[in-house]
Amino acid sequence: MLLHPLMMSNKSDDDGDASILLETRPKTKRPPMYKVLLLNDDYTPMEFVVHVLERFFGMTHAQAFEIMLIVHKKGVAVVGVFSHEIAETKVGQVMDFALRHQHPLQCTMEKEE
Ligand code: TYC
Repeated sequence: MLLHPLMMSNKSDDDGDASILLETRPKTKRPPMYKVLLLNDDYTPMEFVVHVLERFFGMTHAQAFEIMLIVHKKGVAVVGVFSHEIAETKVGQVMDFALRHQHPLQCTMEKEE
């Protein structure tokens, strides 16, 4: 049997090329997600914050009141996790709504680790 010099052997791995799928690291990563944070302050009325959480984050009144109290007591809370585009939109909506009502409420976003 005559072999080409570059061929190490004449044996096939005979796995129907299944190894290609296993050896190739998938390079399609899920997009990063972003936490939207609500910050406490001394002036924004509690009921306004509850309304914001209902209106822009789809919370029930009870959920919204619970999260508002966490922010009030701890200073900050994550109110949702979204794609970059959706998180940016939520932050913009909250900041605009607070500004229009002359409340100093702050809403920010940060990349999830
Ligand atoms: N601390 C505010 C108050 O006592 C209430 C408040 C809660 C403000 C949450 C902002 O993100 C906030 N009126």
